[in-house]
Amino acid sequence: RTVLSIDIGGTKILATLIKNGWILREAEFPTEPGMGPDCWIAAIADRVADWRGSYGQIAVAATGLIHQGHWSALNPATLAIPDAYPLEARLRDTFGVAALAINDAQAAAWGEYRRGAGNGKDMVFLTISTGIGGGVIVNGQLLQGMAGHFGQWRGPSGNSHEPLEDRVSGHFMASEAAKAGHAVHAPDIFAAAREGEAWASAIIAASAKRVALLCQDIQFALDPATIVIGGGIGLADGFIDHVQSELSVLNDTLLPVIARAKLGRYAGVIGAADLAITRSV
Ligand code: BMX
Repeated sequence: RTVLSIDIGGTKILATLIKNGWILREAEFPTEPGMGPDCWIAAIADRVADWRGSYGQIAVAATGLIHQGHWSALNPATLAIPDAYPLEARLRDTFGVAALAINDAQAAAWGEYRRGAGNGKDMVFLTISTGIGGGVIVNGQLLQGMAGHFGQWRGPSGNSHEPLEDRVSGHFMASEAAKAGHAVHAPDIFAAAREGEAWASAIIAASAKRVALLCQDIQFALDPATIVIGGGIGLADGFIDHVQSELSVLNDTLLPVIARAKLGRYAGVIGAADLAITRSV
């Protein structure tokens, strides 16, 4: 019943040992973007070497597209993954136990649905992070494959074929800050906004406005009971408040119900572990 559950994101890797939704152990370290999957797996194996023997299976929630156990990047700017990398097979070989791989945001959606802000009702989860990911629960089922990849949407209001996340997420914020003469990452932008820096508040507002429009589109497409927002940027100071205030011009019939993710950075590992257990019973 104990699962070695790992979240491989565009910026960091979170390794955990989970039993019945409880985190028994954890370790976090950066995802070295240039290294590639063999090295990321080797780094994980190294970090959790002394957990060996205490888990019966491994679950990985990974940024990117997972198709039949194979892993590819949709947006190499979030993380450059070679096409169709045999992730589940390599995990089985490395850790010697049954392996499940699933997209990170879909796993987080399932985690929030089962043990977080979803309250057991159909929901859409959005993570605003290095990229933008998402997951959809309909009639109690998690949609897999490309479903929920809201960061990949190319709305007609975009001025090119670039995915929406390139105009919203952590990468976008850092590049806007650089244009304003500040070589900083997303957390520093939130800190600067708290200190009253106008350039920083403007970047956050631009991103939050696009997330608000995305929530409206999702409501029209799927009409979920709740849209749960998570991710390092989604959960940062005031971001959800910004989104809510952008939406407040709508009348009640059209207004999406927005909720804050409850599992924070653990949503992906909790969801992936739950799916692995469910699959193996
Ligand atoms: C990108 C895409 C999604 C992922 C999302 C959030 C890649 C490598 N990733 O849209 O699969 O769910 O980013 O990922 O194409 P995160 O790393 O920002 O959490």
